[in-house]
Amino acid sequence: MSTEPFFGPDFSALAAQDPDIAAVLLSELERQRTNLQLIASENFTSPAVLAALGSTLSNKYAEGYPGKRYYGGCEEVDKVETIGIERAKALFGAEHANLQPHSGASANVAVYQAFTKPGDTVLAMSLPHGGHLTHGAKVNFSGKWFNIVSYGVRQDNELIDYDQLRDTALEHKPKMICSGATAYPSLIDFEKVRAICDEVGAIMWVDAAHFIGLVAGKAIPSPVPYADVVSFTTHKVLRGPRGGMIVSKAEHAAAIDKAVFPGMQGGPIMSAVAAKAVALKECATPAYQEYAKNVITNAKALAAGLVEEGMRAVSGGTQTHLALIDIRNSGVSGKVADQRCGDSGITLNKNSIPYDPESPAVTSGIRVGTAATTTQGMGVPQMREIAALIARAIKDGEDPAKAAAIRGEVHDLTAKFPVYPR
Ligand code: DSN
Repeated sequence: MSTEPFFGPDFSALAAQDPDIAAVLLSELERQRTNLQLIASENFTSPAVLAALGSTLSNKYAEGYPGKRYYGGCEEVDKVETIGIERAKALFGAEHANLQPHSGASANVAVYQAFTKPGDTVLAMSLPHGGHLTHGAKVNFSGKWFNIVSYGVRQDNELIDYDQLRDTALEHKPKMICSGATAYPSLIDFEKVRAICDEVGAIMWVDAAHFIGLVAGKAIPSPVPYADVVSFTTHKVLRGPRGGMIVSKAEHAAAIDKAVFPGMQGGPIMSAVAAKAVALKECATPAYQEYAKNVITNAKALAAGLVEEGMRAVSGGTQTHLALIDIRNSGVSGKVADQRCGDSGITLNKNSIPYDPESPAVTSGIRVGTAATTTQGMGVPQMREIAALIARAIKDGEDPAKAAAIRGEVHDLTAKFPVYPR
């Protein structure tokens, strides 16, 4: 088995000891290098982030928080977590930060726990209109344990219906209102949401998982000055390791920390905490701010390109890193388009569009994001090229020969923008 210089000496040891797993790591690396990565929630972390993630900090139990641990030997991990907390507070202008949630969903469990009790009413965006499982889906703890009332987008412009949000809030008097989504291409008016929360006395929770990287890069307005609590993942546009994080007002610090540990988790994954700290430092650079702006420019170009190919951009385009595309004109479902694009070397996902007549397993749309391709250094010309490749894949990708031809062009394109160079 060949070793992969990118992984360094550790990889040689793994390859020698466990060739089965090493082979999978190599082929996944190759997949990421050669295909187009358009999943809106994915990105390429830096080698520095990966180094911290793969470090011996993984060995350390550190239940508790810096200076208040339940285990000895935490002097070094205390330093790492303290640096990370300070970086998060500075980057987001936040009064408090918790870097321990293992994931975005875990962070959201902690938010519910900090501010609500089972049975309480929570107002959140409906999943079919772009929300998230943890915003009250019936199959999720949130939908099972809480009285979730949903708001959605208007049918005419596919933008959040703030009037409906306010009316629903006045009617149901929720304990907490969640804004944030996984498939909403527009900006959220946090000032309006704050006003509604104040009117009904609700906690303002923003699940910023998708767009927090754009906030970190100062490319879009921040929810932090408005919200009581902001939860997010660290691996999307933010370009950190897979994981979660919470920032909040100082008055909620104790409730959040208690909800994360011991309320929801045991020991934090200290290698992930270190990797989050590394990513936060990267996000504070002018280069990252340039990147965040380019992510949006590219998403706009990709959406425009897909519209030129005869598809429809939900809500008329995008102001963020993702576009939601209604592909009904193409005559195939989101599910089929996803499959054909996959066969053609283009990784994206089928996605419900607002008021979708199809089931979530079939869908009428696809979701595309530009976090990863922008990290690769691609720009507007490449987005136009990618739009044309997607259109061809949706139309012709059923034919293996045509899919192979598109895949060849995808490989030629990605070869010009190498990730994790050999
Ligand atoms: N699964 C993520 C996404 O793709 O948007 C959200 O958690």
